Amino acid sequence: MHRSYHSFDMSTFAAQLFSLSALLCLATACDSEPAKTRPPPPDTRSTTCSNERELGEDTSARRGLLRGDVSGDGRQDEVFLAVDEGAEPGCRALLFVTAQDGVTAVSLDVEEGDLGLGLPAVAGLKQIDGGGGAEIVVDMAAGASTFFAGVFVFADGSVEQVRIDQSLPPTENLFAHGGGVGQLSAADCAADGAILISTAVAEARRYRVDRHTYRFDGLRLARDPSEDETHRLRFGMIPRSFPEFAGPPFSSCPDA
Ligand SMILES: [Ca+2]
Repeated sequence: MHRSYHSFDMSTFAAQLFSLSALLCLATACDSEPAKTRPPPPDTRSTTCSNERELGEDTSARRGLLRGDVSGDGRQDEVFLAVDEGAEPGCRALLFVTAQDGVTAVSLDVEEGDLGLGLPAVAGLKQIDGGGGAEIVVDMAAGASTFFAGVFVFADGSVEQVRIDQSLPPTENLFAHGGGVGQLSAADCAADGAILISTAVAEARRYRVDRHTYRFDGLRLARDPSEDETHRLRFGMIPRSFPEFAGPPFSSCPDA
């Protein structure tokens, strides 16, 4: 009887002790509880990717770093890519811009095979749309010998890709450049703020060169069919006659 009473007494005491410590925890915020007085840092993500902040800070994930004025305020900004091949599709490659107002990112739509080829890669900073800061040229995909570049504009604190009217997947909104003896592709600035998108395709004895002129309408490039040109000439004459074929894409555009 005594033993039983003693045992009961001990368990009651233990229960009371537990309740007391639980009450103390609630009143003073135990160390297992996060401090509620400090607000969490604001969600400054600019993509829907949960790895954005981590990728932006992980210098080992970076591919290249370029400096130039992309925001148009006259100061040097930083542009870099960060790659996380293990992330979910759509979040494997992010393009970051560090400007006066902070860090902004955009996720790049890249194929797994291109990630293995070292793409995407920042190809350069050029004044392409004729105003504000420089645009960011990013090689996004590769074919047998042709590369496909996206052009990104930093405006109003975010980075957005230039869209090309009537371009279709899988190279939608991408500028083809390079190639081989069968076909060459090129993109460059032309007079009066226009953009040239050109191809040279082998025919029986000559190459057929098609030059299409596009003009900016906001972030969209709209084709002006009235300025379409078609020429036929020998392969060696192509870069001499049409400078867009003579170098990397957007070579004639002003530097950042
Ligand atoms: Ca610009």
